[in-house]
Amino acid sequence: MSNEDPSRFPELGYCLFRDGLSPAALEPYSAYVDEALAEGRPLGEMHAFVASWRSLCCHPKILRALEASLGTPELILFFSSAFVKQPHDAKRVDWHQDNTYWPAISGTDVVTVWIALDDVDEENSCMNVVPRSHAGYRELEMIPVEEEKGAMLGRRVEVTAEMSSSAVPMILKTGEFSIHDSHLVHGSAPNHSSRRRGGYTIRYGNALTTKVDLALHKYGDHEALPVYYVRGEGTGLHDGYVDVRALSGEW
Ligand SMILES: O=C(O)CCC(=O)C(=O)O
Repeated sequence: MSNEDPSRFPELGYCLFRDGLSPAALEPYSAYVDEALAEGRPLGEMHAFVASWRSLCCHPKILRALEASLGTPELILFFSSAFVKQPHDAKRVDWHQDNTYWPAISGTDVVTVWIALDDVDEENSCMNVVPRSHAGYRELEMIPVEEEKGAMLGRRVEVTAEMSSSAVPMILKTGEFSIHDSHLVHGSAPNHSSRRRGGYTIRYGNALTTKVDLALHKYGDHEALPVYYVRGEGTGLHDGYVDVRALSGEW
């Protein structure tokens, strides 16, 4: 049974939110993804480069869900990207923790919002999470993934049979979303179905406890990425952050 109660987020490390965006509101984003894929454009950090994606990251339903899960209204946004698998796509995401991929970010109140751009279920390779695997905020050993067709990430963590058998599928309708802790172990299988499977992942942190090394916070090797202050009373608005609190009023 999937957790839909944000008060259990600290214990379980994830939560599903059914009261998401309407499929109609997501349509332009979904079309953007299709166009980018057709033209071979990357699907990373759209929130920093395209105003409409930044607005999406400030949607009040998402920010309220984050506040309910993290227990604070003080929120920053620092990364985003789309994870898309076409029909019959061999791409897979091996078991991993997110935090070990982000040297610029440290803290234990760091999470991902995964918004479904399509209906996602086990047939079209929804994401799976291992509940409670964030407990103790351990950094598990990262094992390089052999170069082979399909791996979307370069490193993985080892998962016991007990962990994988307790994994929960993040089954979502278009516009619904999940939140998972950056230390929670998660991954997804190849898409064997004839349906596209897309999700937009947005990375946020508690502005009061998350540390961002601005010198390391870059797109690729060069371009500095802003840190956006998306919600709060101003307490967590540190020097160098970009205040975009007004964007949630656009919805
Ligand atoms: O979409 C997926 O299957 C994986 C996404 C992911 O690893 C993440 O959101 O951190």
